[in-house]
Amino acid sequence: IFCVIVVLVVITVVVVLALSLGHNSGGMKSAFFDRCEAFKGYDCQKVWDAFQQAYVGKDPCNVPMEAYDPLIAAGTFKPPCNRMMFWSKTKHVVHDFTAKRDCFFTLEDTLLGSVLDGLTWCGKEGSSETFTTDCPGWTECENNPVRSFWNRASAAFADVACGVVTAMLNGSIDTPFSPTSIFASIEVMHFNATRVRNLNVVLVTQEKPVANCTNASLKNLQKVLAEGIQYNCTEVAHSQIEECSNNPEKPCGACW
Ligand code: AVW
Repeated sequence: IFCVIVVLVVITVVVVLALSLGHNSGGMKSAFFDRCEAFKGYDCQKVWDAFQQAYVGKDPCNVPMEAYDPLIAAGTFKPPCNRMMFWSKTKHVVHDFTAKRDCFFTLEDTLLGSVLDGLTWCGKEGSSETFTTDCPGWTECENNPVRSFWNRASAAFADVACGVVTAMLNGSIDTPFSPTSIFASIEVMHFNATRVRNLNVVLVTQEKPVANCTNASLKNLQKVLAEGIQYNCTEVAHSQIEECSNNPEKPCGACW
């Protein structure tokens, strides 16, 4: 009888733990705080509260970008002019490079971008919990909590962009400047000519170059770019970027 009781207690504990992890805020919350505490000068509890108010208790297909305004306000940062890096379809290339060399500053280097990178979250009507599974996918509904956050954070990052801005685009696809990307639909639209002097596109080609700087989508980019922002485009082989990653003595300005 004792063994049966022990087994029942163990099963109960496992089931309760599994349930609370399935729709848990515990894992999410600890990841959030661990990453947040690596940043100086922010009140992580305040940032967490501002984060939660955006989506907790809401229909996960009805969280607009504006829901994150208080979070964006809690995560302000001083923009490093001339070092800001935007990207589209080049996430790995860019972050492999920025992880090894302190040349550029991406959205994922800011507090909010860093804390939420790679995470999935959503709420549910009538619940005060944070869920990390069974949340709507990126394209399932437009106003989902994850997509709205990245849209809002990207707009804020582009709003404060200043000086010479760099964008790494993918030269191994047909449309490096894709109209449905965040870079095209949000970030470029938020560049302010009174702050941004230049947009330097770095078109990274993997083994196969598909698009070059004369690509039609890049013509569109120049068309939609605010008047007064100088545009440049350079084709760079991925191997050249890797070479710079692995040679820290090479100055950032000599990478391409
Ligand atoms: P991206 P963006 N399904 O490489 O210009 C799931 O296209 O949009 O670059 N996840 C998706 C989808 C999708 N259909 N589309 C995009 N994502 C997610 C923030 C996915 O996590 C920085 F500042 C993918 O890795 C850059 O300058 C990420 O969105 C700019 O926005 C980027 O998609 C990059 O956005």
